[in-house]
Amino acid sequence: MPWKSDLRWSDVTPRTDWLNRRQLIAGAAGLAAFPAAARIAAAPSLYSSAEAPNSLEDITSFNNFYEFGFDKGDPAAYASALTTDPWAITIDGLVDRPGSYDLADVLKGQPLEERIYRLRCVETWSLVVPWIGFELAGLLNRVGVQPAARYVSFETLHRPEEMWNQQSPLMPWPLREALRLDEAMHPLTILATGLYGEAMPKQNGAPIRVVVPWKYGFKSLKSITRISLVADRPGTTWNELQPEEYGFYANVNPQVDHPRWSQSSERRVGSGLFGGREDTRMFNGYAEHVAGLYAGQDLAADY
Ligand SMILES: Nc1nc2c(c(=O)[nH]1)N[C@H]1C(S)=C(S)[C@@H](COP(=O)(O)O)O[C@H]1N2
Ligand SMILES: [Mo]
Repeated sequence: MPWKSDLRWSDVTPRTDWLNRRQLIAGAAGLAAFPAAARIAAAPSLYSSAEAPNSLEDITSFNNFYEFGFDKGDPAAYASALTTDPWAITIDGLVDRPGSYDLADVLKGQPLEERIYRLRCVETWSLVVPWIGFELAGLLNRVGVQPAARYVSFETLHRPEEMWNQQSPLMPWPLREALRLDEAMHPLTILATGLYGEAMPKQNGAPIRVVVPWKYGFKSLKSITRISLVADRPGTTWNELQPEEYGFYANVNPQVDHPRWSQSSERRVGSGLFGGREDTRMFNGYAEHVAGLYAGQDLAADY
């Protein structure tokens, strides 16, 4: 089901309702369910988009999470099988304090905040999501990045018993993605543990996922269990499968088309079958913050 043509205006959570709800969550009642919410800053982040987010329904029913199937509705249907507690993340490679860290340890001392980011898929749809998360740089600084490290690689959980489509031979599992160290250390790059003020829905990558808002959605790996600091550029799943179509950088760029379709515009999920397309913005609207990372690079070659 590609587009929610039956979506009515009333199905979209108005921003004011959500703000009220967020205040409720910040109150005592919500804290037991998600203690980490207690640390969510009340003020929106400097980096947040001012756009009204998509509804929770949109964000949790139209997903790419191939471990649960290739269709957009599959993650909502099957991700409930995923066990997210206990959860550990291996941090290894060129770090001072490598190890297997419990999720609680990973979160310790990292200030959670809300980041409203647009997620723009290379398939040319987009969603605006009020993520809850913390800057990846905070975690990397805590484990101590060694001077020889130049890239950060991420790996998704490999557990075919719970992620049924990991039995499919069509993809190499587990999925892997990577960032250059300066991209990983950029304050826009977060590890997200929730959205709409609540713990991460499983179909969106519970309990913890990467979000890199100036790149196509496939760089934002879900349900990660490994972070490796390495010297040489690591292999990444999509780039290795189809290098002509999916580059290592995957920066949102309306001027560089995917070989089979244009990237100049996009459709907001939930805008209806006849909703208009919007122009895609350079670096997904974050050019002022990230263009400098690529000074001197030819972005048509380094796509
Ligand atoms: N592990 C994993 N992470 C993944 C994917 C996936 O299939 N598996 N899909 C990616 C793609 S293509 C997109 S567009 C985003 C979608 O994120 P969302 O479902 O939270 O909107 O997740 C990315 N992260
Ligand atoms: Mo995507």
